[in-house]
Amino acid sequence: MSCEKAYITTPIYYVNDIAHIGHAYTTIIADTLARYSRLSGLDTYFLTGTDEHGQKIEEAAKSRGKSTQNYADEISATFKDLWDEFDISYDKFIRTTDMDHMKGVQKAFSVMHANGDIYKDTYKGHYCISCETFFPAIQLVDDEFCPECGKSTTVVEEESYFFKLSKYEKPLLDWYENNPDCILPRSKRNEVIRFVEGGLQDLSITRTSFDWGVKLPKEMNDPKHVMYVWLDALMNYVTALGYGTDDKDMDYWPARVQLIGKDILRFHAIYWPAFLMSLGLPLPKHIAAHGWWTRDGEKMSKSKGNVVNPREIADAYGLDNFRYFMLREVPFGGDGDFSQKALIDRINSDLGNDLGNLLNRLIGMSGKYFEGTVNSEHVATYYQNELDEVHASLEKLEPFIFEMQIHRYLEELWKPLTVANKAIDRYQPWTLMKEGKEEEAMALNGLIAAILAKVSVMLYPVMPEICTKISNALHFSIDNESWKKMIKSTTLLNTFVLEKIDPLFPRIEKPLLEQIEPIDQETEPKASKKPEIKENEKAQGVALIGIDQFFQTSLKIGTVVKAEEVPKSKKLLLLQVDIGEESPRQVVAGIKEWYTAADMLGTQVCVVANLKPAKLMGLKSEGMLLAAKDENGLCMIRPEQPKTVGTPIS
Ligand code: ME8
Repeated sequence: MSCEKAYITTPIYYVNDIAHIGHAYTTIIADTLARYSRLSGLDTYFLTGTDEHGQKIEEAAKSRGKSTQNYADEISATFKDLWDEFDISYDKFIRTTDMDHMKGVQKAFSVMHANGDIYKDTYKGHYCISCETFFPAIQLVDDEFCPECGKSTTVVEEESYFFKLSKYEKPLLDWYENNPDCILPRSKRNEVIRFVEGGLQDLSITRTSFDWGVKLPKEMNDPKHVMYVWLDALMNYVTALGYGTDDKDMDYWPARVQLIGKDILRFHAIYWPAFLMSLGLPLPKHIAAHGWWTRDGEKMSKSKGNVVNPREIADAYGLDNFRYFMLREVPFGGDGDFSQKALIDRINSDLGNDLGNLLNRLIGMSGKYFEGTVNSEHVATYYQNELDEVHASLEKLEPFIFEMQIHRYLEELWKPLTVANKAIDRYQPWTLMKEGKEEEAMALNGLIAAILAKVSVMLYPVMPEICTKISNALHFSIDNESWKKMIKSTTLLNTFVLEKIDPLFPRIEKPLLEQIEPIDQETEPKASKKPEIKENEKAQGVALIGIDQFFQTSLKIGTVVKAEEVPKSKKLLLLQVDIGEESPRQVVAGIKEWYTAADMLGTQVCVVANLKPAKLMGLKSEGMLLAAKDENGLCMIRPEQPKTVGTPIS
């Protein structure tokens, strides 16, 4: 008899960025689900991986002077290494540059095309490279900026194949209607319904202006097109199972839970099911969108240098503690704030006081009175009420996991610990022993051990390492057998001699990290982190830097030799500035509100000459001009007298 299957997926992460706490959060939730699923006897398949195609990755590689494939290999490996270090129990790590995946995507394109869902036309509109998303002009901010990330968009007009998304408007609405839990939490489902009810436009699914993507299937005979990165990426969930190649694991489809962050809900709750319908494949059971993590109340971003490095936190505070914190702290779907204080509170209170302390009490009691022996024979005789209470809580747990209410799962799981701690306070083993009630005291020992064992089975998916330590001390293994015995029925532990182990959660008195370092991204531009202002510098309101730091900035005199407006931009001028090099530097400057192109032509400016190139409205900018802005507007900083181009400013 084949057993029930559970396929669990994370998003595949872009390789333009190294894993941070947000990525770790998604992956840890998925790992928890996968571990629970295996524990409860489901035939489980857990997929994660990296998303490696598209313009964003191509540009990231270019700006670092690396070949795109080498660059993708490098960053993909950093994700895999981190998940391995974190003992993430994935069954497959997919990369969209895997040959099988690419074949599967081509197959999907052929099937959709054969079904009449793909046609060729011209796409005209805006594209945000950072979000890899098309936006109609009316959705832009200030006619130019991406409504999602605020970055400048690129104007695109190119031949493209389109997917008939509009055709799936009604079937999608029916799916949402008939499957109230298809998108979790339910509030997110309502958002999606409102969006789809507003009308769906057909979706451009190929690009011609760059190369780094999956080519169309041969029979299309159209080699200049590559697939839109989201079509390519979403297909990973089935190509990983062999779709389009050997179909080897396709019996795991449809997925039980597809975990994502709320930022990519639309792609997963609209495009993805529409693609699946077109392919004639069943739809996932749940798409579960979690909220956003901030750091000490602020949005994390590389430019602020406040991105939390999950490895550093896990090293300092313990991986399982970090896992527990993330899952317990935030109701699924809500946003969460990371601070060392909140983490320490959870460790000292929930883990130390409630769980760790209970184990210490058991070690103390059994050691003092029974030389470490724990015997459960008479537990039911003396403590049936307590056992009933514990089993009532345990029975409630399972639905919470697959309804993505993990914080409630943990909340409920803490109730048996309260029952146990209260039982010791109330029945007082020292009094029982004094009164000669040795059997009752031993039964109390057995009760506490049973509660600890049962809690550690159910806590294992969240804290695998700690719970394995507890189960070793209690002489049993956590697996489907013990899950069936201790959770699904009311079995207690066999007689054993308790192993003494060191305290699991030593109290933490103060933050263990003086300062959380931003992720060291060899491959990323260094975050321009504001230096900390030291005590003796406070009067001046700015941090002091050494002369060496100042000289790291190369400032030069330049002359504007060409100036023009950036079409469709209210803010930008496109300048060519001669700074004494072989050819002028192209600088895109946000000064159009104060200067016309004619104002700038022929004038001298101060140029920051060693900034990494950036792209604004699709135009490369190779420097920055110094300017000063107050409430009266902006003015350029210029030399008092004409100076030779390229003269250093110091
Ligand atoms: O979107 N808080 O990849 P990505 C919580 N390649 N979660 C966060 C987070 C934060 N601050 N930041 C990121 C992509 N995440 C696509 C996905 S899937 C077919 C393609 C998590 O590298 C969250 O799960 O930008 C989010 O959905 C994911 O990282 C985005 O990762």
